[in-house]
Amino acid sequence: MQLTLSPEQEALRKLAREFAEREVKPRAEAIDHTGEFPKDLVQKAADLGLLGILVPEEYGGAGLDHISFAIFVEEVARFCASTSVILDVHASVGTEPIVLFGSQDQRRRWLVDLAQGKKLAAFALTEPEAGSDAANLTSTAIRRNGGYLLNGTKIFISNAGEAGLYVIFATTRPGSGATGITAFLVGGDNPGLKVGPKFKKMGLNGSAIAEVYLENCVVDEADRLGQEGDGFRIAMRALDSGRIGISAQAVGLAQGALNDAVAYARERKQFGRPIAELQTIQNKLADMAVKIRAARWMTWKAAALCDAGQPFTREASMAKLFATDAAMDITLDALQVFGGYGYLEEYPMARRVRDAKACQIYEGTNQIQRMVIARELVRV
Ligand code: COS
Repeated sequence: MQLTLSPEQEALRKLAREFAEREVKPRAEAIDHTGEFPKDLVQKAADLGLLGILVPEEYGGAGLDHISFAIFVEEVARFCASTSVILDVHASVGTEPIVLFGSQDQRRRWLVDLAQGKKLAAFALTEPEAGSDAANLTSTAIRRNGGYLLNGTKIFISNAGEAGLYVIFATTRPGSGATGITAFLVGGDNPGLKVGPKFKKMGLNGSAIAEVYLENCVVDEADRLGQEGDGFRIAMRALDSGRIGISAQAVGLAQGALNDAVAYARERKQFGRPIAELQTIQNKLADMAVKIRAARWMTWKAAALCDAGQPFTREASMAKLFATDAAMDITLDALQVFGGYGYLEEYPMARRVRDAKACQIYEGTNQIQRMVIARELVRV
């Protein structure tokens, strides 16, 4: 793994940083307060070619690597985690399964629209009774008239109601666990797919998260992704690189918090001098910077292995675990540097704490990441 970015990755960082500073930063506070889904920012990201960052050029994407993807997510998350998770879910778990497992026909039918932002993507695995234990999902896909009839309920689905494509996981062999799970590509306009009201959440207020109901949802055989029984493997592979995105999001949240804490500490005077001169504040800032550096490199390491076609499940879980726990600590510490002001909603510190908490939970709780890491360690 190279420890410097390539000219292409640097160029991508410049583009993503300009987008984040010019478009995302001024909107972040309002998005959090109103809970508005930032459709316009999604479109602007699409116009810059950022939605199809992992889509090959032949399908209208940018065809970039996972380090570039991580940089993009990080840059946006420095200012607005809601926007970054919308873009991250779309680009990784929503779109990548088609890049990796789609037929030529499926790639042609979906990827161009997904890369150009004509459709947003969602990933629907979790169910009310099957969260961490994803293999135990009970949504069914029963063969009917040359296609499938899908029934069941999905929960905590990011981009629900906004997406034009849902990657849906259901069992074609009820009761047979992981081996019965099959993946389907279901259009947002399918009359058998309904979306519940947006959840009111602790944070990530601009991101639409809701239940998705499959009610006699008719899906053609041509919209089955992979073979019957391939679904669990597809979901796990999608989550492996999804976790790179969540790690990058955590790095961005933490970097944004550190940048603000440094600026504030230099300007805020107590005891006749800037608090940045106090060792107690300096220690906090230094610890934050070290954790961010480690988290970013762990994220890029997982991304580099993924790009090299090597196993990266463990590294993605390690990065997700470390980066999201670090983001939680760092956003809290940065808030503390702001003292009483940090507790006010007119500063971005409280929002970052609220948003960081989600990173320890979604795309596999950090308890599940430990399980994935430990299983590899003790495997006999
Ligand atoms: N990539 C490819 N295949 C994988 C895989 C991965 N990362 N992880 C597991 N598999 C395969 C296994 O190889 C196994 O196939 P074989 O029997 O052919 O070997 C199959 O999938 C079942 O795997 P396993 O026995 O490990 O499944 P478990 O039910 O024990 O669960 C965990 C595995 C806990 C890791 C999984 O359920 C998980 O990640 N849960 C969290 C789900 C999650 O992140 N949800 C968030 C959704 S987005 S908000």
